[in-house]
Parts: sequence; structure tokens; C-alpha cells
Amino acid sequence: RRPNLAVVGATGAVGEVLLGLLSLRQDIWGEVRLVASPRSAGRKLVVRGEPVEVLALDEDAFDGVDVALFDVPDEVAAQWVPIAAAKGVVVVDNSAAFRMDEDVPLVVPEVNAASARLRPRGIVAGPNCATLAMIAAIGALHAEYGLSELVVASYQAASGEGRSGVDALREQTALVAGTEVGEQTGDLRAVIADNGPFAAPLAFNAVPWTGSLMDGGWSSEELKIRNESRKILGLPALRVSATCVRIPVVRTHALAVHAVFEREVTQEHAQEILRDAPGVVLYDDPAAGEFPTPNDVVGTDPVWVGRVRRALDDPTALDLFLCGDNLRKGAALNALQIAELVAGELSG
Ligand code: 11C
Repeated sequence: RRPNLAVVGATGAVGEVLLGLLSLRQDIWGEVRLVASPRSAGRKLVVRGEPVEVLALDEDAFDGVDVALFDVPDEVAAQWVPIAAAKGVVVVDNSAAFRMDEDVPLVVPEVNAASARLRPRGIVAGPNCATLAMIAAIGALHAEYGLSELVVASYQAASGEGRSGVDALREQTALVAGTEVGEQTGDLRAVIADNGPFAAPLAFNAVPWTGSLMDGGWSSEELKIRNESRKILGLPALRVSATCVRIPVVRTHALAVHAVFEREVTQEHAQEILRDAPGVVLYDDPAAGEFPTPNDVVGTDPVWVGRVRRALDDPTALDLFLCGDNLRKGAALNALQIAELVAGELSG
């Protein structure tokens, strides 16, 4: 029989993309059950061309389910993922709640698909969308050159904060559009009284803060990029420094990466590796104006990479610019790819 799938968090921004993907990808599922908070229960959403009623999250929602995809806040995942797993459901969790648990594999199928098979807690985690914007490309380069260090600056979209982030960016943009705001010190803060989920006004601005404050002035997002990259690549001592910045883009995270390797690199060979890497598109011809921008990448599956250069002062280092749709490969698609791997195991 075909495995049954539950989508928990079906009404969120990632849930919406997930339902779209379920309609597009090969249909391997029996029932697709939609689950969300009680406030959304009873709504009908279209999956695979059919309206499906959203159920409230409770224990019974997992009866008869083989695989559950969770895209909910960390604290909701921390409570409900173990309940689903205890019922024998294989859970693919997109939150940060279990990513660093040593009994939970952290999986990006293009890089470490095999580790999804070892899941002592019945849970497989997917990484943060910022890590996902680079890791398939970095993994391919690591396989060839041996990675020793990453220095990352992110340019992250408002939808990393879900629907409330997009709403806030649109409201702020409406307030400043057509005005001369932005020409005087502090004038954005005077016009935009409500920053929404951002640490400062985002419209017409760049905000060097995503996530929560951790020791030493680091943000949780910056530590996620470090810890998750180490775990996915199997490099527990990898040197990683990240600075995460929110920019006024609706969807798709971008990263500027300085990657240092054990062996010498060349621009042409690195481009060849990236051209052949699964889940990666090389789009790199600045003479023709070709490099990825977040908006060009929205709604696409792969991670796009351009501006590939050998560092001028280090023959073992590359500088790259990467874009990945934060709601698609950054969340929904990666989780669904993992769920498809698990489904293949269960049915075969
Ligand atoms: C953001 N990356 O852009 C975050 C959202 O750990 O999965 C996703 C947080 C996570 O704000």
C-alpha cells in the first residue's frame, strides 16, 4: 500500500508551498492528511487537485499515518514531534528543536541522504533555510577539495519570519513608497512605528539581525549556520563564522560565502563541479550580466550559484554568491525529499 502522509503546519507559509509541491511531484502517497492549530481546523485546502479539510493537532491526527512532515514553531515541534514518533510515525521535522540531537539525523538529500536511514528516535530533521541556501553547493565543493573554513554573510528574505514577516515588509514598504524617506538620519524609524518581527525598520533598509541573542553577541541564526553545516558535512571542527542580515526581499535567501579548502582550487574547475552538482544551478557569467538574484530564483527547486571566484590572496579559497528559495528548498522541498526517501524505504 502507499504510505499515508500528514502535513503538520499545513496553513503556514511553508505549508502552502508544500501543498503545491505535493501536487507537482510524483504522487507516491496514499492519504494526505492536513493538520494545523485548532484555530485553522475546518478550513479546506487544495492538495493534488482535491479540497482537503484541515484537522486540529491532537494525538488522533496521527492514527494510520506513516510519515509526518512538521513545519511549526520550535516549541510546538518540541511537544508534538515525540508524540507522533511514539505512535510509530516517522517524523520529518523542519524546526530547530531536534536538529542538534545526536540521535536525530540532519539531512539534505543531495549531501547526506544515507544518514536519513539511521533514526533511533524516529525523527529526521531538516536544516534552517539559510544553511540550505548553500549546503548542496558547498557539499559538492567539499567532496572535491576538502573544506576547512566558511565565512558567510547572509541576505535573508522577510518570509523567513513566515506570513507575519511578509505582511510587515509590505506594510512598511507602503508607508515609505513614493516618499523621500531614507534621505535623513533616522527618518525611517519616524515613519515606521511598527517594525513587525524585525529588529529595525526593514523597508529601504538592511537589518543585521535574525533570530535570538546568544552568548558573545552571536545570533541564533548565525550559530545554526555553523552547527548545522558541521553536522551535515560530518566536519565537527569546521571553522565557521556567519553574519546574518535581513533585507527587504519577500522570498529567497542569498549568501555571500568565502570557503577555504585543504587543496588548491581553480575558478574553472570549481565552476565545473558546481555545474554537475545535484540540486545546484551554476549561473555565472558576469560579462553577460548573469548571476543569481533572489527574485529570479523564487519558486525554483535548486540552489543557484554565481560570482564564483578564486580568492586573490589565497589559492585554496573560493568566493561565491548563492540564492535559494527559503520556503521551497529552504524548507518545504527539502522536507518532502526526505519524506520521499523514507516512503521509498517503507514501501520497498
Ligand atoms: C529566518 N531562517 O530567515 C529563519 C527562519 O530554524 O528553521 C527559519 C528558522 C529555522 O528567519
